[in-house]
Amino acid sequence: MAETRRDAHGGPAALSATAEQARNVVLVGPAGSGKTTLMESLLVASGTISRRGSIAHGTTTGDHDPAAVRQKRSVELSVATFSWDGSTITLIDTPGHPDYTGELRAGLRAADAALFVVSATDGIDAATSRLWDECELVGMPRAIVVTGLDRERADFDETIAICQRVFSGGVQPLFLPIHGDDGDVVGFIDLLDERIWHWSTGSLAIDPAEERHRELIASERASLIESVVTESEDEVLMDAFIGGEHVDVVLLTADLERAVARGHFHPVVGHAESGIGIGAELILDLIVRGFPSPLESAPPLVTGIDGSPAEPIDAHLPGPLVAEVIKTTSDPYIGKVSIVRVFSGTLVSEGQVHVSGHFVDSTGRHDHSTGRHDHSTGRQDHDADERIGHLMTLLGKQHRDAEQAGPGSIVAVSKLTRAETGDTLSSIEHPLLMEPWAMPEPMLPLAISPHSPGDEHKLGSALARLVAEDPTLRVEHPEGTGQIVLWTLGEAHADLVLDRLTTRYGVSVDATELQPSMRETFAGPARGSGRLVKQSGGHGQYAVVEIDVEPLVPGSGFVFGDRIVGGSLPRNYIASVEKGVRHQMAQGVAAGFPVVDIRVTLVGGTFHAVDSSDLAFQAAGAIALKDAADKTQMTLLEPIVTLTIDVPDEHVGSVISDLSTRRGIIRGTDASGDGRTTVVADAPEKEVSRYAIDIRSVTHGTGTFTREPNGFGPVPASLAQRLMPPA
Ligand SMILES: Nc1nc2c(ncn2[C@@H]2O[C@H](COP(=O)(O)OP(=O)(O)O)[C@@H](O)[C@H]2O)c(=O)[nH]1
Ligand SMILES: [Mg+2]
Repeated sequence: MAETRRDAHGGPAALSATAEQARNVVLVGPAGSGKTTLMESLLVASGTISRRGSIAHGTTTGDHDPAAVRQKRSVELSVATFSWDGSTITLIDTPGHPDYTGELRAGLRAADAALFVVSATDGIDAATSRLWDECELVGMPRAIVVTGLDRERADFDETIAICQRVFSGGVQPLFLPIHGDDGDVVGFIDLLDERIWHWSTGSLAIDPAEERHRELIASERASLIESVVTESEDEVLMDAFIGGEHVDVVLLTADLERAVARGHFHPVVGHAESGIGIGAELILDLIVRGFPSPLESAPPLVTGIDGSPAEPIDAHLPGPLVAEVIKTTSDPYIGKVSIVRVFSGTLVSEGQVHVSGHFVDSTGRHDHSTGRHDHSTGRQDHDADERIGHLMTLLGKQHRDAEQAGPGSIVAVSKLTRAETGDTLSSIEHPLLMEPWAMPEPMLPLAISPHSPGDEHKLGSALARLVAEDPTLRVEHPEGTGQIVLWTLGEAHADLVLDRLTTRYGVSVDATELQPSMRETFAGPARGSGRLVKQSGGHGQYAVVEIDVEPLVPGSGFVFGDRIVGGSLPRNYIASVEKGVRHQMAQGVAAGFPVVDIRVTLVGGTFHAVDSSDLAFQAAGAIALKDAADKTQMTLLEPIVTLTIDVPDEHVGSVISDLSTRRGIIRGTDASGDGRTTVVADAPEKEVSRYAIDIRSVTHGTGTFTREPNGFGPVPASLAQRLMPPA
């Protein structure tokens, strides 16, 4: 029976003719829970692939990227479009590792529902709860798949009990596992229609429930139905149910879909990798019958490309084209490939589109919380009209051409040269801009330098391409250190970026120690003189100046003044002195770091009618500043950052004591009352450059933080020596 519902073609399916028939489903769950394996089972069960690939050998549909094969885990989202029972299902497999949250968020944006995958042997840890919260934050309708039911210590009931305790909302089993004589899971009871789906003969068979299952069904079915009719707010069915009437399965299924779509009811299903994959057909049916179509999702907000208000988009209407680039990647044969979700209108193969990328975050700031905005990051606002190449549906690395893609479609587009991840595609006549999804902030810096001059040559364009693909990667060239700093989400992300640089772009780089961007200032006031007198023969040089230098309060920058009276020095030479002082400040006077927070007053100077020049006075100003520095102590300043840390109350103590070992100063703590506390602290950047990793261990993966530059602070004398660059 199931055979007839399979796709006869195999390979990627064609797009569905209507949005009602499309199901876009993202797989979410911690690393190793079995998402990629589940996707493989669903593809085998639907007849899309003939046999399952292996994670260990890197032959699954999901983990096709060479970096994923090397890391033996998913490192980016992967798309599989196939058909089942008249619907077109697009699965988006995502990596579970927190370093790839950017890929997860893109997958959540493209999908209309999620399969939340937990392992029947691993319980729910903090990382899993964080993933659940990611779904919750965007209101993603979701079912829970308990995987690994064939494993020895698998406990379906216990896993459900934990989910019910930890996750919000209605968590109820939809199918219950049944076991063979040897104790292995062989199938499931469908609690709604009371049939048994089992694989004990090696392929799927469906039978009515047996007498011995009656008790189990009786104990679970009533609470499932009650949840379904409550969460779908179906009063008619609720009355029938309370009145003890028989409730029709077709009506119940319609209510199930409504309950799931609202985002508060989470049916639980099971899966085991053993054999041909147990439970896969049930999950496919749940996706088709119980998951919302693209028409039921609230589309993201759009504006005109200048930010002006625009008509909200509506996937039901034949409105203007609005699509979003979920991911950009490159294929060795096709070149640049953009994976796109269409929200409204129709994308046509080889058609013209308007591409807009505006990197304003949700708070409307043109910046992210680290306060760095630098066009060298490679991500700049852009607007352009482009002709797109072919449209394709995807099955991992396979593709199939499509003529056009309507609302709710997820398709790959070739030759979209300007598009970056997060960009909006719209029609040329009605250019629009979608509010971008929230990208996670990269918090882990990695300083790199090109391995050879040849690498140096290629590095810039390779980084620009990586940044265009991955909005969670930033490239910074901090002032005064000459370093290239990659901001990443963590060590695994950093490794991936380095891997891509070598394998994709053939650029070899070395990781170097991150140099904080230091400053210097004067510890006390000093007078300095600068003389440039060369009058032997020909046109000479003459400039003599005297300056007073005083330290100013931190953050003041530079103030220049003069006490030249009665025009004893022409104004243009006074300006030259200031220029020379500024130039020397940028070069540094003691340790080679820019000088900040001083007032310089020109107190005297002499000039020569013929031999003086602008350049001579600039040089004299610079000499005077160095002279003043020689006559007093200099203070080395290091960058300070303010960390705003959010942790569960029980970890506040360890966070504070950890910060005290990093010269941190706690500015305040604020308990929200719901079990979490915000700790605000200042700390030297050097001490917290790896805080993205350290906070995971201090808080067992439960803490998050943001960072904000907060000026410069004096380096304690005991450390100053260590922080000085090698002479
Ligand atoms: N026995 C058993 N192993 C499984 C099952 N699902 C996944 N695995 C194994 O668990 C490991 C991680 O699976 P994978 O699909 O890569 O997890 P992902 O990180 O969530 O994509 C792999 O070695 C799989 O073979 C299952 O249902 N039963
Ligand atoms: Mg995976």
